[in-house]
Formats: sequence, structure tokens, C-alpha cells
Amino acid sequence: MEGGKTVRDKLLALLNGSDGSFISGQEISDKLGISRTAVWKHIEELRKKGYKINAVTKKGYKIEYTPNSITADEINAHLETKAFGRVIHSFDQVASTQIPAHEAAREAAPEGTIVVAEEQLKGKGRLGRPFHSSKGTGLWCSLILRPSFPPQQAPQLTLLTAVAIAEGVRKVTGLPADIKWPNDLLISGKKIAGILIEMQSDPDEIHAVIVGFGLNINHKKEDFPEEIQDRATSLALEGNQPYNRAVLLAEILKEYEYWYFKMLDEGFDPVREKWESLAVTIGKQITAVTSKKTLQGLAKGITKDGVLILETADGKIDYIYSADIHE
Ligand code: BTX
Repeated sequence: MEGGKTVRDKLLALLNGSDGSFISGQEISDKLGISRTAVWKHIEELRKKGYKINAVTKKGYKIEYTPNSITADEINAHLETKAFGRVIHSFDQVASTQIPAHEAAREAAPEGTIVVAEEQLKGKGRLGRPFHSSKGTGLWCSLILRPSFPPQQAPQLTLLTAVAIAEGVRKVTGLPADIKWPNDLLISGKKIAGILIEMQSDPDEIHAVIVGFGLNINHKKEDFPEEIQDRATSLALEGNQPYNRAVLLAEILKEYEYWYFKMLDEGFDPVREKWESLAVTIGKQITAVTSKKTLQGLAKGITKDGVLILETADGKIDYIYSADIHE
């Protein structure tokens, strides 16, 4: 677990920010307020962690290779948030990041704490479904929130999470990530990410919301189980290049923090508007399969609480709180 920026985080941020050119030992030493010997020691530590750093006399240091890992060091080096991601619990392997996140939330972890893992052995989807989370390929993350609003408003966080991921993905990769109500993110009609919201609450008070999200990043087609290969995709498959997972996480957390505090200040409307601009569901003929029934009709929009408004062929309006949507 780590919080705040350490000297090593700042060093990584400097090296990452030098745009492929050398940065002198003196400049690093001045900017970080440490001796040149200390700079050298930190460089050696980074090399042990898998970074390849070129050191040339009179020129300085340059990062040649970043291990693309999802450790606290790597995340911190890119993080620009105030609270989100400032406490990080990172694991190589967990059953589900939701489990340690629930424990941390019960032990008073501050809002914005995240749990990340390289691999999940029992990644959880909604309704007990599995979420495939192979080693080193994606972002498997749980974020702890402590919103001041009542539990009835929690579904809004599903839509907010979708906005944060879609915006983060769009900004880092330029790929057109779309939202499918309520919690799927798609590129070219295939699922790129999933969102699972769990709560610790009393009937009238939220203690913590554990926002789980999984984003497929560097998967090749064969990294997915066969049964989902035609429905799932990754950013690398869509963009024909690998992406840095820590950079994506840092951008998603930045978007998340912005929209979350905007929602606490100004209400749900700005989030709803942004969501509608990114959603593919609205204005389409859809089939909504709920736990009780199957409904068909036109998806007209979402209410101020994020509930889907469906107009059936006979002109009747239905409000859908939770369902799987098919076109
Ligand atoms: P969901 O129920 O909407 O989606 C699960 C369904 O999606 C599965 O039944 C399967 O068809 C398909 N699927 C499974 N894995 C993938 C995948 N990697 N990519 C695309 N489609 C897939 C969505 O549930 C909620 C997922 C939340 C996952 C995060 S990861 C971090 C946190 N920890 C954890 O255990 N869950 C959350």
C-alpha cells in the first residue's frame, strides 16, 4: 500500500515526461532536491523493477523501456488527481479486487482508495456471472467511494463510471468507446469493459460504494475464452498497438474524480448529459431482458436518476431499472 508521491514517483514522472530525450542527472537532482548519488540509487532501483534506463555521460538518463506493470510506482508516476488513486493496494493475483476493497472499506480506507491486480482468478460480473481477467492484459480495479447521497442514488454511479472509462479511453487512445445502458462499454459493438457496483450501507446511509471495473487493454483474440471471443475486444485489438495500463488508469481516475465531484456539487444532470452523448442505446429499438420479463421498444432516454425510459409499440412508457439490452 502506498499513498502520495514518493521521490521515485517524481523521478519516474520526470523521466516519462522528457519525451524521449535525455535528462541530466543535475537537472533531476535540482528538481527533486536530492543528491546525484541518490538519483543514481533510485535509477538502480527502477532497473531492478524492470525499467530499462539508458545512462550516458554528459547527457544523463533516458527511459528505453517501461515494464507496463500496474504497480503503485507506475500508477503514481502518471496520476494527476487529488484523492482518487492516492492510496493504492496492488496485488499480483487475487480472486477478485472487490474482496480486498470491501475489507479496506470496512477498515475506514479513505475515499478514492483503489485496489488493482495483475490477474483475477475469480473476477466477478453482475448477477454472479464471471468476468475474465487474464494476467497482465487489462485493468482490474476496485475504487472505494463514500458519497454523501442516499443509497437510492447509487445507480447513478454506474452511469458515472461508464462516462469516466469512456472518456479516459477516448482521451488516451482516440478510440470511439461507446456506452451501452447501463454498464457496458463497447468498441465496434464488442465489449471492452464491465462495471460492477457494490455497496456497504444501511437503508438510509451509504458507508462505502465499491466500484469494480474491468477494461480489456492488451489482449490478443486468443487471450479471451472461446465463448466470448466474438463478443469481447481489447484496446490493442481495436487500435492495433499496445497501450500502457497505468496511463489509462491515471486518465480514467482523473475523469472519474472530475465527474464525481461535479455530480456532488451540481447534481446528476451534467453527468446524464455527458452519458447521453456517449451512449449508443438511446434512440434505438431494443429488447430489454429484466429478471421478470422481456420488453421491446424504443429507448427514449434516461431519467434524472439514470433509469432507462422505454416506449413500447403501443405507446406505453416503461421504466427499466436493471436489464440486459439487445438491439
Ligand atoms: P456483466 O455481468 O455485465 O458481464 C459479464 C459477462 O460479460 C460474462 O457473462 C461474459 O459473457 C462477458 N465477459 C466476461 N469477461 C469478459 C471480458 N473480459 N470482456 C468482455 N466480456 C466479458 C460486468 O458484468 C462487470 C464486470 C466487472 C469486473 C470488475 S474487474 C475489477 C472488479 N473485480 C471484480 O471481481 N469485478 C470487477
